Amino acid sequence: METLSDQIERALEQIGSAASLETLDGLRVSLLGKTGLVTEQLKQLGKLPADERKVQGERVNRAKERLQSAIATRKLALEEAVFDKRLAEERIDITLPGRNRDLGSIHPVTRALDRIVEIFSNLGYSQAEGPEIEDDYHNFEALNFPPHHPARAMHDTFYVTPDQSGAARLLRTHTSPVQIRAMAGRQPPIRIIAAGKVYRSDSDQTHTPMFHQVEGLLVDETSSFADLKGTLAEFVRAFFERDFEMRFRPSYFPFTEPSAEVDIRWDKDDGSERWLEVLGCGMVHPNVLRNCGIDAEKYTGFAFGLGVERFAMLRYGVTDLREFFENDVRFLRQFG
Ligand code: 2NL
Repeated sequence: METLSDQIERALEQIGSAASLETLDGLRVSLLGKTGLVTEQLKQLGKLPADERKVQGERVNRAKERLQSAIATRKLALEEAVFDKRLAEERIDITLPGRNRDLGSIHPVTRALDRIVEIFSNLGYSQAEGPEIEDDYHNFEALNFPPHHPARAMHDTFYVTPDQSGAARLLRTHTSPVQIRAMAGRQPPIRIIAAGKVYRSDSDQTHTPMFHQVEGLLVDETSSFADLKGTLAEFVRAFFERDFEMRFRPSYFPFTEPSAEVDIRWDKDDGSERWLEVLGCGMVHPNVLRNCGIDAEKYTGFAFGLGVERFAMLRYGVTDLREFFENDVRFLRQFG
């Protein structure tokens, strides 16, 4: 018959090779549970004479401790294996690039502005930049606005704190000073656009104190009003992706002569039509060229200016200018 110590050795082997936590727990119950081997042995002790009971009792208790410790060791190893397996299965490659979650969208005014810049870039114009805080010379004087001339009043200028010498500083009322700075630094041929924020103290349903303008300027030896018309026709066609009838109406700007305002014929869905004013333009006034150190006998130039909000409204079907400035995400999310 198998002795207790044989049974214990066999049980220790089984514990050591238990393949799962469930098998191990089955062994624990069969050895240490209420009717298990060790428990049965302890129950038998009472039947033994006192001197044998002590020896046998110590033996059974040692066996119990060895089994308990073996089970605990095996349990730890099996639990570790389960954990390692889970780690391997749930492995995440943290070197993979993150998923992009768009937090916003491009503002429709920015979209229209980028689109306009792109079209003129394709026509060979490069983008020029300049400060938004300007001085009287670059915003007015160089552009042939005589001092105290009523044309200055047209612009509702925002004045800011004068500079250290006491000279007036203002928020640019148009992007023309950018072009003045570009012309003053070099000689023709010049072909640039200036795009950005401009400021006028004017606020109602169709005016905001800040808006966006794009102006274009071309100066060379042969530029004519016909070139100007062709350029603007091509731009309007490219921007709206369709052909328009255009109308050039005589107008006045201090910095161009002759000057014109450009209308396009807008056919509405209901069949009705109207003429929309979308651009101002003209041949650069010789005084402006001279102010920038360009020989006005040798060179001619054309220039034009437009309001970006107007183009964004027409292109994206926005009917209220103020929508652009409320930053309501439900409005903004509609623009890819
Ligand atoms: C408009 C009219 C215009 C210009 C801007 C310009 C710039 C220089 C010289 C001559 Cl440096 N002209 N710019 C010319 C004609 C019209 O803008 O209605 N803008 C919204």
